[in-house]
Amino acid sequence: GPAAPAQVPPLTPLPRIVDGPQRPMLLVDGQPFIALAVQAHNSSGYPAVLPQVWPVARQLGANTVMLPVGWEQVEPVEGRFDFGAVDAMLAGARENDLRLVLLWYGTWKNTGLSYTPAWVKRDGLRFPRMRHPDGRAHETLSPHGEQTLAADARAFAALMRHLRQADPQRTVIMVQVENEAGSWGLARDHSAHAQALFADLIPQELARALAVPRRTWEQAFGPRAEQFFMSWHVARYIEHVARAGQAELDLPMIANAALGNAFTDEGGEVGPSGGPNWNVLPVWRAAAPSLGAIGPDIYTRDAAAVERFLDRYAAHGPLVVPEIGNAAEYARFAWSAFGRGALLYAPFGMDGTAYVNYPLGAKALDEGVLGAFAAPYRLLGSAMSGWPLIAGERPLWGTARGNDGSDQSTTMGRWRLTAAYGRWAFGEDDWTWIPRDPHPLADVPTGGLVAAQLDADTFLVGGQNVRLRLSLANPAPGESPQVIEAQEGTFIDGQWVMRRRWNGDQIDYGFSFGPEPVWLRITMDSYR
Ligand code: N0T
Repeated sequence: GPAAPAQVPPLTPLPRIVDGPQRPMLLVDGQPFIALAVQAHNSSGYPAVLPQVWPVARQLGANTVMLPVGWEQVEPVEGRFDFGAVDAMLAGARENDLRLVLLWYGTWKNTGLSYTPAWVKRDGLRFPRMRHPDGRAHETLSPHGEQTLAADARAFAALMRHLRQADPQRTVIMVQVENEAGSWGLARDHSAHAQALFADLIPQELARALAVPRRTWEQAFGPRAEQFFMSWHVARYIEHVARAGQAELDLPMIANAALGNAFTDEGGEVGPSGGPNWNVLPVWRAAAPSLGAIGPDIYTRDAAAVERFLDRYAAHGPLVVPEIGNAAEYARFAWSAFGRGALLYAPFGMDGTAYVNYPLGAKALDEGVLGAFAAPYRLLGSAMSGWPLIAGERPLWGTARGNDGSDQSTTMGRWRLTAAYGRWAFGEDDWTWIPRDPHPLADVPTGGLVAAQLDADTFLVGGQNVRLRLSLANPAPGESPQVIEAQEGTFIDGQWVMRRRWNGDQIDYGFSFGPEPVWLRITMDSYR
């Protein structure tokens, strides 16, 4: 027959972050999506090394890889761009059925300028460093350097322009602008220009956003004035870079934070000055409205601190966790994060290059480590047509074993949910006269769950190494809870499909999730 008329294939819709009834959702290919991500090491974004990245991502069941793109890599000579490495990332990700989050290492990489091209590093006149009060240079580039900003934004825009033509399939779903911005060891620039800005009134926009009177930085923010000042200017700079990129290709963009103290900012432990530590999120949100999300880089092994960080960043949502240590004990916080509606979670340093960043992460990527991270990804990955939509629409709870292993609970509607760890499944609280050995996981930092309240009395729960009990939060006199049914199953094309019912021993002493995570859909009621 006659050849069909040539047709332009419809473009895949751009990934974007949208509001859901309960919390934001990430749409990829127009569908709710969560990034079960891994982040590669800092020097792994090269064609020769990428073959060592993909297998680890596959082994973990990740759907997304976060890969660095260094400014020095794409603009080694000023004005001459080379995106060969980016093309290799796109091709490799597609071959391996993975999406990408690119990390733009420009002006700030862990605050330093090490990823800027040599022509930036060598030209302190065009690209000024921050100054100490005595005039000495600090390593970090000044956020007030107008030419630095122009050059960074131009390179970033070129990257995004390249993606516009090289990535019609939207393999890249998100871009991180800079990495752990701010400065260590010096709260702000003391150049003459910066001094003048610091002596001036705070910007009108900031005053309005924080609902504070428009006074000088010191009057407005007292002991936090330098940190807030630096935060405003770093975030403004990143806003400018992000916007230059979005003008070429409008992808969701994020920033990440090296963190201070989870519980307080009183002692001044706030991470690098100017970075998006939790205590300056309102400043960052006002200064950088083009960022879709700001996330914590979590390297504390104190579970209470981890949960506090997650709460703090979720409160200024959408929650993303661009980095978390890759030691096995961090794997359980995937439950805590996705149970707060996280759109992305990424253990850092997951590739086959054999570099280890212990004490932050694991001593080695052995079977135990990979298995720990693969487990929650296997469960969540199996429910891509169910969980991401539910997470945007329903009340959620997510929790992981605390450092002391004690029980945890929350209330959802008339139900009290209690998670317990390192406990035998059969009658532990009821048949106490039967002697028993301690559970092998009694002291192991593993276990957690996500729970969504589908309707008043129905819960979708996914978990591992945890026991869940459902009780009435405020029972009427004589009222008792009962399980109507508990289905183990999964989502296929958005529909819940039962595999089996849990009953008898499997529910009489709570719902015990073992080492292999499963989904349970539990319908409760009460009787009297
Ligand atoms: C992270 C990573 C990488 C407890 C460290 C963590 C990554 C960057 N920085 O391997 O360099 O690119 O974002 C900073 C941790 C600060 C010390 C925490 C002490």
